[in-house]
Amino acid sequence: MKLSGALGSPYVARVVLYARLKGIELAPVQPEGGIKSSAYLAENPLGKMPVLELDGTCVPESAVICELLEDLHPDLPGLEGTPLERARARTIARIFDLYMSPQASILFRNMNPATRNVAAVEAAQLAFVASIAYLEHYVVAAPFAAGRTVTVADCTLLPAFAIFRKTIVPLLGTPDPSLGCGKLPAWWAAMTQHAVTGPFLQEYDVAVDALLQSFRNR
Ligand SMILES: N[C@@H](CCC(=O)N[C@@H](CS)C(=O)NCC(=O)O)C(=O)O
Repeated sequence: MKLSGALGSPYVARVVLYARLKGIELAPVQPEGGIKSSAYLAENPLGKMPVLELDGTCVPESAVICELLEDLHPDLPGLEGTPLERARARTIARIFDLYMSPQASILFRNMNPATRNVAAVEAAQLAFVASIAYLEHYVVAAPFAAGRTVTVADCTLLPAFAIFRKTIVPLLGTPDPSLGCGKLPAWWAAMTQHAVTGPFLQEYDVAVDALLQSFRNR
């Protein structure tokens, strides 16, 4: 099993953290030639990271890879929960993917003031705030996103919020979903104290700094 990508990507990090909760260490490797090389695109025409290669098949999309890991290792502990908790976890991850992530992508692309599309940023900020409200509705923070156990919801939100705190929040004034007095900030606090997600967050912060530095050096 080989995971391609850089840990600094929140999508790669989602998979690495999910695997770690199940006791599997997946160290991502940068694809030779990058994710736009013809060799990589031949296996993954989406041209994005992560991709998981298993028995000669390349599986894209971080949410799908997490489901594959679950199918492969339902016996490994770390992600149990009631069916309704698991449905809530999938809902939270899907809200992130469908409503928050697209807005964050627009904001990431407009961090440079010299090339910024102000109208696009304003529209994305509004939609981003709406997506925070959607998450705030579904997250239970009891203490984890979907209930009593860490799930794919936590693995999805943790790296994403961590990278927001280092990019669009300071550079664009985007509201920080981990701050304030709602359920999301309470959930964030629980994440920083958990035996697996707390140390992972520190590791991830270092990986994000390295990724951002590599962008600056381009
Ligand atoms: N929906 C995808 C998103 C993956 C994604 O956008 N990855 C970024 C890195 S953070 C990427 O590879 N971007 C390159 C590009 O879009 O050209 C997933 O969940 O795996």
